[in-house]
Formats: sequence, C-alpha cells, structure tokens
Amino acid sequence: MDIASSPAEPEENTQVADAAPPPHAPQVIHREDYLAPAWLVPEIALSFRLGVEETHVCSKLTVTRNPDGNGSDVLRLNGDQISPLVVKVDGRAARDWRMDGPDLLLELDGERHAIEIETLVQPVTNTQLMGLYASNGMLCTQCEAEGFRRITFFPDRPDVLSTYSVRMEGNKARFPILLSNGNCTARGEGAEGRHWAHWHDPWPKPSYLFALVAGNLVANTARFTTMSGRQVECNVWVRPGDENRTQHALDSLIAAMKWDEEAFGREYDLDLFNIVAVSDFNMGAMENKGLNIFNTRYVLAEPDTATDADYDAIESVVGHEYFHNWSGNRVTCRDWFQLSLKEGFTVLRDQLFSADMGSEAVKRIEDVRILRGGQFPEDSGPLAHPIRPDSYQEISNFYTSTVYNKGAEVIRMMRTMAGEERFRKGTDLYFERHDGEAATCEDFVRAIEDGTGLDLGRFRLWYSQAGTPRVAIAMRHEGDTAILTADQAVPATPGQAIKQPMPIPLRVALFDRETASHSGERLIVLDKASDTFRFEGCPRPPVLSVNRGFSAPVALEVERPDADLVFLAAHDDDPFARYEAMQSLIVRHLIRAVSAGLDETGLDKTGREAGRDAVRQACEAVLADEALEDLIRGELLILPTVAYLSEQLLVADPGALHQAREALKAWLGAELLDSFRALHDRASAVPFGRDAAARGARKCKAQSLVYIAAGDPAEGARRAFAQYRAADNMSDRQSALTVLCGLDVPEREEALADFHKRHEGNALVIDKWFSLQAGSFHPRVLDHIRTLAQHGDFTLSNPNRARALYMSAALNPKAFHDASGEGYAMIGEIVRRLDPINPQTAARFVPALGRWRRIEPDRARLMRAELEEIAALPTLSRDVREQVTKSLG
Ligand code: 0A1
Ligand code: ZN
Repeated sequence: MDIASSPAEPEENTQVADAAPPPHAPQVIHREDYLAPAWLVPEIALSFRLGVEETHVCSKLTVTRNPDGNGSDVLRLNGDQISPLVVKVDGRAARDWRMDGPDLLLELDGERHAIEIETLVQPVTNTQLMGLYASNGMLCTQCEAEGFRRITFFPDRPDVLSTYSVRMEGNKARFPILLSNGNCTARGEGAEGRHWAHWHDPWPKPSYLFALVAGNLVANTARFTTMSGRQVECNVWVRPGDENRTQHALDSLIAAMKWDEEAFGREYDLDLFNIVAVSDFNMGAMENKGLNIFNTRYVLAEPDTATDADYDAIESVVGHEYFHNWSGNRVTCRDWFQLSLKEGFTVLRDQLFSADMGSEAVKRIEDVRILRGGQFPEDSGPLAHPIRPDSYQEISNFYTSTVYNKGAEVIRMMRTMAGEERFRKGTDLYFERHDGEAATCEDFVRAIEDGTGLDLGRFRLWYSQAGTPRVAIAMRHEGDTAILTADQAVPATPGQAIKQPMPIPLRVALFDRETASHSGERLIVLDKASDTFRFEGCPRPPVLSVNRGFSAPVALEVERPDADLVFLAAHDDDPFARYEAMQSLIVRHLIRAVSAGLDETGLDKTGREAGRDAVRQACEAVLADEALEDLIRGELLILPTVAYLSEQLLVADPGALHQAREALKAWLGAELLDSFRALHDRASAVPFGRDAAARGARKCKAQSLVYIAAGDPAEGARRAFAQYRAADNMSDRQSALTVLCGLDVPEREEALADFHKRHEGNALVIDKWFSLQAGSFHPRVLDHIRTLAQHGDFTLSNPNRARALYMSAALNPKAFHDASGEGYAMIGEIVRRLDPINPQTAARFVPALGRWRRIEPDRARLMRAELEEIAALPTLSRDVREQVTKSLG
C-alpha cells in the first residue's frame, strides 16, 4: 500500500489516490486499495421539496461505527457540485465539519449518531443527467454509479446499505404523480395546490439504487401473482398520449417475472413494481429498487413505429432491469471494480430469457455479433481492460461491452462446463449465501465452484486478464482417428504484457462428409498453451465443427479448406455453426481480396475467384434450403461488418475493406438476382404478424432487398419504394428506407420527406430518420450529416438524438473513415462540444477515434490529430480526459 492510501489518521475510502500525485493529475482508483467503510448508515430519511428550478433536500442519516472498519472517527460524505446549507449532528448545528474537495467530512466520537444535512439542487440546469434532473417538465433521478452525491452528501459507495424512507412534496398540477422506491405508505394534500407522498423501501440498498420521479404520468397496469402467492401491481408509467405504446413492455415484464421464478428460482419481493419512461437518459435503463427508470426507447412500441428489433430490445432490457432485482439489488457489488458481478451475470440472464422467449439460435447469433462488433475491438485497443478492471479514473467509462458482454460470456462458459442443472445449483448457492450483501466477483466464482463441484482455479484468469485469446486449430487424420491440435495465445494489452493460458471450453463435432451427420458433440477444454485431442471412430477424414454455439469468446483460426466451410454452412445441425461457417468463408474471401488488391468489380486477376464462388455456393444453399426457418435464413445472409473485418488485420485499410464488402454484395446481388427476387416476392406476400414466421419473412424481405439494390440499383429503388409505400409496419418501412437512403435516386428524397411528415412529433421515430441517413453508404453521406446537424429537430442535449446522428456516423465506415478525414473531424468536434453539456455521453464517442493504431498510417494520423485537439482543451471532464489520454497512449 502506498503512502497516500495509509494516512496518519486512517479513514475509510474506496477511492484512494496514487502516491503524491502532481497537481491536476487525474486520481487513479485501484481495486487493491479497497477499505471497508469506517461508518455504516443503517437508515436514511429523505425529504424533498420539489421544483424544476430548485429542489430542497433534507437528509437524515443514522450512522453507526462499522465493527469491520478501521476505527476512524472520520465520516466521509461524498458530494459533487453541492454545498451544505445545514449540517447537524445529534440535533445540534455541527461546527467541526470540513470539506475535502467535493466531500464533507465529520469527526464523530460515539458509536451511533444522527446526522442531518440540507442541500439545494437545480434540476433544470443539470444537463449531465446524473443526480436529480428535469426531462420534459418531469423530475427524475439517475444515481448509478455516483449520482446520489449530486443530490445530498452521503457515503456514495455500493457497500453502504441503508433502509430508505422518502417524503416528496410538490405542486400537484405540475407533479400529479410522485414515485420512489418500495411502497407508498401515505399521501395527502397540502396548502396552495401542493401534495405529498411517503415512500418506504424495506430492503436495505446502496445509494446508487435510490430513485424518485415526479411528473404528469399515466400508467398501464397489470397484476402478477408470484410463486408464493404474493400479488404484485406492475405499472408502466409514460407521458399522457403514449399509453397505447406500453403493452409490449408490460407483457415483457410479466414474462420476465415468471421466467426468473422458473429458470433461477427468484421471486419478486415487493407489492409494487414501477417502470417509468423518460426521454432524456444517458443509457438504456436503470434497475432502481422497485422503480426502474427507462430510456423511452426501451419502453414505447407499436407496430407502426417500432421494428421487430425494437420489440426484441424492449423485451431484453425490461428483462435485464427486472433480473437485477436479484443479481444486483438483493446481492449487490462491494465496489465498482466488481461491476461485472451484477452486469455480466444479468446480461447472461437476459440473454437466456430472450432465447427462451424466441429463437435460441437467432439470439446467440445476434449476441455474438454484438460481442464481435463492440467488445473484440475494445479488447484489442488502447482501452482494453479485464472484465474486473484493476483501476479507473472515471467509473462511468467502465460500463463497457467488456464488463457487460464479455462478462456474460465468461459466466456462460462456467454454465457450459457445469451443465445447466449443476450451474443452477451454483447460482442458488450464490443467492442464498450472499443475499443482502455487497459481494465480489470472487464470491460469485466460489459459490459456483462450491455449488457445481467444478474446479475454477485457473478459470479465474478470465476475470483478471484482458484481451481476446487467439486459438489456432489444426486437424489430421490417422487410421480411424482424428487428431486435433489446439494452441492458444492471449495477446498483450495495456498494462498486461505477459499472459497465461486460460481454460477454453470448445464444443466440437466431427461430421462424416458422406452422411452429413456426426456421432455426438464433445466438450473439450483447452487449458494449456498447446494440447492435442483424439477422436476415435472416424473412418474418413471428417469435417470439423468447432466452438459450436460460440462456447468460448475467442478468435479462432482453423485450418480448413473452403469446401469444408461450404459443407458446414449447408449441413451443420448447430445453426450457430452454420452462421459461423458462412461468416468465416466471407471473411476469408474479403481479407484475401483486400490483400490481393482486387479491382472495383471484385474480379480477381490472380485466380482467387474460387473463394468468391464458395461464398456464392453457400448463399445459394441458404436461399434454397426449404427446411430452414426464415429468421435464421435472414441472419445467415448478413455480411460481416467492416469493424469485424478490420479486427482480422493488424493494420486495416477501412476504405478498401468497405469497398471490397460492397463489391461482394453487388456481385452476389447480380449473380443471385433471381433467387433474391423470388425471396423478396415470397416474403412480401406474408401478412403482418408478430409470430416467428412473419418476423422471419420481414427479415428476409429486408436482406433480399439489400442484395437486389446492390446487384441492380434501379430495380432495388423500384422495389424499395413500393415496399415503403405498401408497408403496414415499421420493420418494412425502415428496411425500405434504409435501402433508399443509400441510393442516389429521386425516390430517396420523397420517401424521407414522407417519413418525417408521417412521424413528426414522435421523437423515437425521428431518431430513426436521423440515424438511417447518417448510417447510409450514400456517396454524399457526409454532406447529409452536416445538413442534418442544422435541422430544426436536431439537438445535442438529448442523448438519443445526439447518438442518432453522430453515433450512426461514427459507426458508418463510409462516413467515419472517409479518406479526407472529415468524419474524424466531425466526431472530434462533437466530443469537444458535448463534453461541457454531457461528459458521459461525450466520452462514448472517443473509442472510435482511439482505434487509430490499427488503421493504415494516413488515416491514423488524422485520427490521432483529432484526439490531440481534444486533449489540448484547457477544461475537459474526467470522463473524456481518461478516454483520450489512454487512446493517445
Ligand atoms: N445499471 C444499468 C446501467 C446504467 C448505468 C449507469 C447509468 O447512468 C447514467 C445508467 C444506467 C444497467 O445495467 O441497466
Ligand atoms: Zn445491468
């Protein structure tokens, strides 16, 4: 332990600075410096006099000395941009309090004290959307991770659990609905048009789970009876006028409550469950105890305004937040380094829920696409970190795809190795052992070990090592035995030069190429740098299907001829493996194409058309297979993104990759035009429905239209415009508009104008209007983005709108990686302009620029220059500063 973390007079703090930091150097918080709190807060009573301009907060804490603390007399109450109006100890004005930066420190000599503090906050000026803020005239809170300290002074750390009583009082006409955590215990009218409500939450919780909402809201209500017979009132609260778009969210909630009882034995523990939709929100949603607050995006849906993907996302986010009630709230995190304890596990739980509600295979394919598109690049870049990070400057920067999605993959691997039933024993033990506690990732692993009987000794490396392992596999055949050799290497990442091999569970099947069948799947665990595995009973050299179901989050390099991949794409009985074979074929072809320097039409002068022909053959098989569900067919036809293709190369030329990908799309579109036409016609004849067949048809309609437009733009425009006009649902309307957006045809403007007029006033649909244009591959996409930024509907202060335009641009290889550097400049400028308004959202744009090291030198220079320009700003938030500094490395 360094000097600064063991001061002469020790005091508790999870946030200990590095030794003697120079002035203005960022504070780095280290996992290993964790100290238990010296003081606990068993109870808190909060009283709010609500106003949009000003809200008065009175907080009464009961504090007790922590028997497991270090005995310090100093009580540290965190604050952020607030100052105390009143500080009382045991009923008397306190004199011996002092400020330490933003925090308030009190010296206490007894065992138990009553502390009273008053503060004043200004919700209307809170553009960061952390703490108490105003959105569309209503008041709401966001406290995770460190927002509570923007409301009142408190030990704002997840290992301090308190029972909350809340009094809210405000103007009844302005705030007819008053909500907080737990149950409403009393309400009444006051003088001058005011009213009040008392809320009490019987479950002790950390401050990050506190919430309140006040505003003009209406509810869609349902009742759920839990497995022990408890009646729960479930409400989805929205602004008046939106209530007819809440049924899917409410149905998803009821389904999630039932599913968690069956799949994990988890029962809801209050009589009330509220969800509130707000239109200004930094993230997707928040699991505050009994009062989930959601981005409207993950609540509001009806067929005319939401796509099938929107419906799925709502189901999954509603499930995710609900599942947190156990994985996160009943068992919470000891400190923020343990974030994956609740997030990785809850993502796995929501993935399993969605798989059970719909198609397991499709869900798996989508989840792996998300992992590869977002997490793999993170793991190979300057911001790489283990799922349990070792240090941070700003915790908001660690709500990452690594902590969430890789975190889920790591727990999924334990489930794969244990089997479903044994895994359930492990999770039962975890919940039983740690209910009511603030736990660690180590506690979770130990419970799974004890409950399943698995030895997870080396497996713990998945928590401490960053980087996506690369696994090279080769197979040879001798007599009737196939011998598989596997080698793994975990790449170096910032701060972790040397890595150890990790246990990697791989589901394997060997196909007989004549019968197109296998004699059963085997699970092998590669836990050394290199190993061999023998498979007997193979009279002929088999076709290898490996990492089926994506059993491990690794990058595989398998020595396999194209013909074997064509075979698997057509015959593998694991739909994920079919998808994987298609992707491998396409990736292989495109990487060869850019390395060989193909011409514009994709014709290979050096005789490599064979790879492209293999892709065509596989596509043909997918198009012709009548036994295949349309939902899967649609997935199999999606080309890998440029981001994923770039991951295959040490240094990528995104312009060349984009061109090669577009050329392949156009070639396939032209070669298989008749099949794509037939698919588009057949799918268009299926009437609207929310069943799997109709959804599958819509997915195929969208994909076939993409290929038709690539192969024959004139026909594509005709069909897309007709589809747009005939659409009776948003999925069809959006997929038609997506295609039109990329074409330089008059129908484009007509459809865009119609779309805007038709959906004017519906913020979520207008977001789509922005994001479709910014995400298109239109030749003048950068001009379009610049024009859209001047549109009357555009604002930087609403995170959904800012992301609709600029995140779509940052993720669009054509716009972002334009050789002129204009895309980089645009994103750089947005970071600089957004930082003073909303640093959390601003920081999310930095990683796109941070990938410069893996991009060809001309573009890399331009990307780096943008980062340097951001870094040169005199004032920068901690959020952006951390991301930019690490990206410049
Ligand atoms: N715990 C939430 C994610 C979340 C995190 C931070 C926030 O602050 C703006 C908001 C939400 C979840 O996993 O759903
Ligand atoms: Zn979560």
